[in-house]
Amino acid sequence: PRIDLAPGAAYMPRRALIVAPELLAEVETIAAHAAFRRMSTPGGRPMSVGMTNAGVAGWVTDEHGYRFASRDPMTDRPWPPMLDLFKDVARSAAEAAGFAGFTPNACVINRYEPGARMTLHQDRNEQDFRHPIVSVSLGLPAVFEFGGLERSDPTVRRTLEHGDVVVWGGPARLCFHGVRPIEAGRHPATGPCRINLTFRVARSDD
Ligand code: MD5
Ligand code: FE
Repeated sequence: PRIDLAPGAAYMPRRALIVAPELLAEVETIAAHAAFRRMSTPGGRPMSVGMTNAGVAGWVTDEHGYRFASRDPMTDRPWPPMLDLFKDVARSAAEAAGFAGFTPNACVINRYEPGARMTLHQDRNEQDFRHPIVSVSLGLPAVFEFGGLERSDPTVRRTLEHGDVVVWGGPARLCFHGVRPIEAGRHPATGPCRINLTFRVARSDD
């Protein structure tokens, strides 16, 4: 089933449940080559979320700002490749939400331990906002906050659970959003953490 949280925000509960073990096994492989790390914001504060990436570009933040980079700054090597498994899960969810032909070239992987959060922000580092972002939640639940195009707009909250997929496109693509601090717990698939995969077209020229 598909529930529109807002225009352009298609929530598909448990859509990735069956494929979750394969996704998590691949996250392990990616992290063996590009470890989860807590990056610092341009202001110098370490993020509470551990991050890594797969694909032709990875999202990074440091004293120079937020951007996509073609190499892992920790190793100076390219990010691990994004498997067809990842691309297919994202493409099929995007299609179900009305975005036919979605071909992501980057996967940002967030790891939340209890207490970790993501403050309200917009995703603006991709080149072409006509492409949606597909999000897959794994492991511990999170309370997700979703607002409007202005930071001051009211937000609604929705719990995202293991296997849930959300496609953010069209009028929802640039909405402010965040993740409330994760509550302590254990999930059979991930142990004491939440993993979120976001599939993106980072750049349109490759
Ligand atoms: C998460 N990650 O649960 C979320 C899922 C991030 C991030 O926010 O930037 O890594 S992505 C949710 C999202 C993406 C694009 C637009 C909107 C939400 N939105 O309009 O609300 O770790
Ligand atoms: Fe975001």
